Amino acid sequence: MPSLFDPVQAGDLQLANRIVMAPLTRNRAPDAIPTPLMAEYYAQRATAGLIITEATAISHQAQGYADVPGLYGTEQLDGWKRITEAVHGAGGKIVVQLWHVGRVSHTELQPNGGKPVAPSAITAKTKTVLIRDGVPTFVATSEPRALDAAELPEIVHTYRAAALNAVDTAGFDGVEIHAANGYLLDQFLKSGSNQRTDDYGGSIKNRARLLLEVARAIVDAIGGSRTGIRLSPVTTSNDAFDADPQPLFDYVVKQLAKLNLAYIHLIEGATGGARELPDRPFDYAELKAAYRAAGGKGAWMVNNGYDQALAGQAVQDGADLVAFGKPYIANPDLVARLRLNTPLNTPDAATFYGGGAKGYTDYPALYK
Ligand code: 8OZ
Repeated sequence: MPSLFDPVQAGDLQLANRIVMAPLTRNRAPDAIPTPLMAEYYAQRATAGLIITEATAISHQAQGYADVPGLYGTEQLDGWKRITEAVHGAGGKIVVQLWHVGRVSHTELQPNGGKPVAPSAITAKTKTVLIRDGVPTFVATSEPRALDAAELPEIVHTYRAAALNAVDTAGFDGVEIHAANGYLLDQFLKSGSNQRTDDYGGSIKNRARLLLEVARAIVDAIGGSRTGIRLSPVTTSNDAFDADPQPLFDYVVKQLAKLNLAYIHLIEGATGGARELPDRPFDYAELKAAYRAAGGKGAWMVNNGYDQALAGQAVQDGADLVAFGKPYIANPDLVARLRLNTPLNTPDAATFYGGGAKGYTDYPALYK
């Protein structure tokens, strides 16, 4: 039986262990440009089997928060290149999470102050972060406009271009498609945010269409073996809701099984919160079985609230990878700490979003 600390292959990614640094939004990239401080932060965490970057906007329209990084301009790609070099220099592997926020945005962050875009013109009951007088401040998201079907090929193309830039120019080992947490692709998937009556709304097949078009375009451009995807069937984040998520997500993974992806990344329960939601039951074993039965060979990555014991159990039960979020904020050497079963540093929520080195690169490792 493998342990958390044994190597594993995820598509083309040869990973030294099964511990993954989950994507974590930290709002430390002014003007969307990744900084040298971010290179230090990621390199500190390079003993993870795999690092997934914080969510990274594929275009200006895809932006929804202050000071989150992008992947659509030369300076952004140069900034990421320094980060991938630092991580590779420290012996790590790193993929970038490709992000379009859809309706989870604010007119102040959009091109020409326009409305954020969404499957339907339904405002998300959620907040975003803007900088007010230099202070990160939570603000209600703006009312979105419904995307015209004629605009969707451009969005698919933008994902594809971002994936190509990520591996060819910025030096990433691969990409993760962010299809979770109530952002654009999840908004299309779920009935609570998608009331379209065209080919992109209504039936499961139609609601999954944009996600699958994006996945196929990226796989066509860079190969499935360095492409992963993150899904959150029942998350409550950003007003996400589907009336019947099991058949929806069973369908999605059956389709993804044809693409030979490197991995499927599952958020179990409410992102960063309860793993079990009484009013949103979901059978993850059924989901995995559906993926495998359809020929899916990608690594199965689980996430949400894992500690050492639960993670070890998950690997015994057949998970290939376990992603840790908050523990990675405070423990750059999480792999060593889990291996030695030593206490973990406690993350400071006041420095999660925005700021500088404090609460970012100053968490101590056990050994220098
Ligand atoms: C926390 C704050 C802002 C964004 C996600 C990208 O939930 C995020 C995010 C998390 O996936």
